[in-house]
Amino acid sequence: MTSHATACILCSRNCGLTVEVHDGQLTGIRGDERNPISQGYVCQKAARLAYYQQHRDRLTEPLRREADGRFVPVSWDEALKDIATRLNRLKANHGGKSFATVGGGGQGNHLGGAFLGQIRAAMKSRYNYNSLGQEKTGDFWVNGRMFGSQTCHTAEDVEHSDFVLFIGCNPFQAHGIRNARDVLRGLQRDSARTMVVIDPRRTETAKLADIHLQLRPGTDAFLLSAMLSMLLREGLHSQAFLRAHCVGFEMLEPVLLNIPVEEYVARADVPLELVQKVVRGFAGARSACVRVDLGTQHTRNTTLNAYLEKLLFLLTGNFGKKGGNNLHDSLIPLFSHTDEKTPRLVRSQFHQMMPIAGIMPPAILPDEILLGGEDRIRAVIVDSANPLLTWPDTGAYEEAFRTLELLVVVDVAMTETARLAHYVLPAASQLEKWEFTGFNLDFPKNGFHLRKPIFPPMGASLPEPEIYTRLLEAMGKIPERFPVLSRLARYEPEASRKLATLAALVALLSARKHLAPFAASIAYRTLGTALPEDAAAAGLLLPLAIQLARRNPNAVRRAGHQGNNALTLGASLFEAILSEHSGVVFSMMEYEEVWSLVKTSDKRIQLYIPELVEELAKIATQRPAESPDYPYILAAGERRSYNANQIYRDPAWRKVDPHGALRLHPRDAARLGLSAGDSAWVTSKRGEIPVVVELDAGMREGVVSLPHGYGARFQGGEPIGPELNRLTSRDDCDPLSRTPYHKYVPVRIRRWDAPAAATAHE
Ligand SMILES: Nc1nc2c(c(=O)[nH]1)N[C@H]1C(S)=C(S)[C@@H](COP(=O)(O)OP(=O)(O)OC[C@H]3O[C@@H](n4cnc5c(=O)[nH]c(N)nc54)[C@H](O)[C@@H]3O)O[C@H]1N2
Ligand SMILES: Nc1nc2c(c(=O)[nH]1)N[C@H]1C(S)=C(S)[C@@H](COP(=O)(O)OP(=O)(O)OC[C@H]3O[C@@H](n4cnc5c(=O)[nH]c(N)nc54)[C@H](O)[C@@H]3O)O[C@H]1N2
Ligand code: SF4
Ligand SMILES: [Mo]
Repeated sequence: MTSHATACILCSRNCGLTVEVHDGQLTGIRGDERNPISQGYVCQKAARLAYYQQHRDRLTEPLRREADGRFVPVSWDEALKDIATRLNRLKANHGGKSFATVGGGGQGNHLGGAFLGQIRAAMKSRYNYNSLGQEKTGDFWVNGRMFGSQTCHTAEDVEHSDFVLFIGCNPFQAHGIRNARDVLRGLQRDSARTMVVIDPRRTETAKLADIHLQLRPGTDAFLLSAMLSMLLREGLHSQAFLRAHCVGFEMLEPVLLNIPVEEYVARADVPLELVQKVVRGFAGARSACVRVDLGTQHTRNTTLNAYLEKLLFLLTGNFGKKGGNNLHDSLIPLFSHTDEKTPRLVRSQFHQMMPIAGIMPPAILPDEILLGGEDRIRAVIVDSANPLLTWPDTGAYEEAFRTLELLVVVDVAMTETARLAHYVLPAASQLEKWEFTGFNLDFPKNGFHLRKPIFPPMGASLPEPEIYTRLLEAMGKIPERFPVLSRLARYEPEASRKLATLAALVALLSARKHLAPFAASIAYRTLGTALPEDAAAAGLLLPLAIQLARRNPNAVRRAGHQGNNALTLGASLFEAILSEHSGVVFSMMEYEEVWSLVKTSDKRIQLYIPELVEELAKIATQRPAESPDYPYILAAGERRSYNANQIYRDPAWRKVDPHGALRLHPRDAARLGLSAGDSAWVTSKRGEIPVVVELDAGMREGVVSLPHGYGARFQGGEPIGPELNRLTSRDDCDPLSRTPYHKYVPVRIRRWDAPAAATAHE
């Protein structure tokens, strides 16, 4: 039996784990106390990781789909050569606009994403479709306007806050904050601290809260703007903070004062006195912060919600201080800044949609493939994503992906998306390769965890860095040999070997600029071979560590790393990353230093965003979307005890909720003639799926909920649990960011034996 340090790959927290391996099988899985961020914490989902590592849908060899639809095994060389030839031909005939990548990193695997980006560069394509574009890009766009760059990402210091406002998130189940259950219980136990939840469901988190505002779904923009108005009317805003750090308040103030407070609170259907209490509590607390997630991002007015939420902590001066909201630094840049005004901005061909933070929104991809005419997207590589199940409008995705000239899926498992592919390429699992995530999202203490492989790659599967480097070589984009660099990587005195190779690499890339976009693969083949334990894929971390040390040397030193200049400090951080198998702290900041992360030229926060002030005016005429045909609002995608995106495929991993039940209020169930355990149909304007019913008195009447993460066809069988995105439409999305309204899907419900309505609205 052997014991290893690694991380859980099921949510963005990536808690540190200690695992035992016996006879090639995962046996014991525990929280790793030595992980400097999670410090031993885990939730129940991590214990089931053996169901990710080994199951009957794992891929073990490259597969090609034949004309008759069968998949046949092919060699790596044969597969990559054919894919390379077809990609090169496509680029020659139709240019970069004909190609897109999809995915490129899930909750756990981001190392390969850096290598996939190179294929986009080789194709001269700007089309990076990623799941962040169906949840977080509205938020990123607002950050760009307020803080000067879409890479300015906000963190919330829940652990040190006296007053925490959770809006549309359920950290007890979904986490998203460090050691969520411990932190929530800490808040609950301390009578001097206050916890408020704004959510249409009485969630596990709401049950621990001091105040729960059980609002009507889709009305966050009404409630939040009313709260901001109350704040100003009562003079509870921090004038000193606004004067010192913000611009645009004088234009915003009259807009907010004009909000019809009572009417808007009534639309949200929550008690006015309670809202008043929350506003006063938030503004009066020594420190307060706001945490949001999909409840505001997958509902109506997504981007506007992100703006209003940020105004709450900014107008009260809860920024740049302990217990407030802050920005954070990152070692791995997860996304970039897209300048909307640049003349070189590449929009999508059909919708003319701009990227946000370098990301295109999943809601538009089917149209870009089906309706783009001569300029359509013709080839797609999917990596670490299963868009057939997870992106809006499954029907549209099926239709679009079937018309592609080339679809390649790189995954550990035979997924619903893979079944439509021309080539399916087997990736080594996250326990079989060097891996990390870029979810280094904390402030003031931020950590990073490079994980070592625990198992050899299954069958002929390969890590993504190897797959994409071979593909670049087959496309003729990089030479297969770099004799000078490779010699340096081997023969220099060991102590200076890495930096000498890096210096030669930088010199090579500045002399041969056409190779610069392929730095990750070239570093992998050269600098990487200077690293111990086959850690070649981690080579790209050395320049990133040096960049961080240059940007923020004091924070890196405070985290315990040493060096006189950026080079030696970065190198020492890199050595720590390589040798500390339980993860490292890479940045320890002071709260006031948050201003160094603000990217506006005058370091002031811009409060007035004209487009969103216009959106705010428009909601005055917004009406609820329920109708006699579709009288219920479905929240399509709840996080529960046993769902974890589509990472687990074998249904045996779940201890409860095998069907992914439809939750509804007992009175709604009675109205529909339904009891617990009954089967029913849920119908939207887009589709219909079968469900099993569960009663939940914590639901708001008129609102029903289905879990995310079900619907997989394990071993090619029938879907297990709801195929949620057969109900969602790519048209129902935010006008600015195009993030979908998954938590606001009007539906009707009928018993399984009731006749379908005669009217056809589909
Ligand atoms: N167990 C588990 N954990 C996960 C995941 C998983 O699949 N399973 N997935 C991970 C991922 S990718 C993400 S993005 C996060 C998401 O994490 P969360 O966003 O916290 O999780 P959800 O349950 O999707 O939604 C949060 C809440 O939004 C509420 N809500 C619905 N409609 C509205 C509304 O109109 N207004 C407001 N204010 N609230 C509303 C729901 O009732 C729900 O309680 O979870 C991560 N963690
Ligand atoms: N209706 C509705 N739809 C939703 C949501 C919702 O709430 N409601 N939630 C949305 C959200 S927030 C998100 S983040 C997305 C998530 O959806 P996706 O972005 O599609 O990601 P995952 O479900 O995590 O899919 C991970 C895929 O990666 C594969 N994989 C695992 N490890 C590796 C690896 O090492 N290498 C490779 N190449 N592949 C690997 C898995 O087998 C799986 O097929 O779903 C979204 N879809
Ligand atoms: S699912 Fe998330 S919170 Fe639970 S153990 Fe894994 S990383 Fe930690
Ligand atoms: Mo997500």
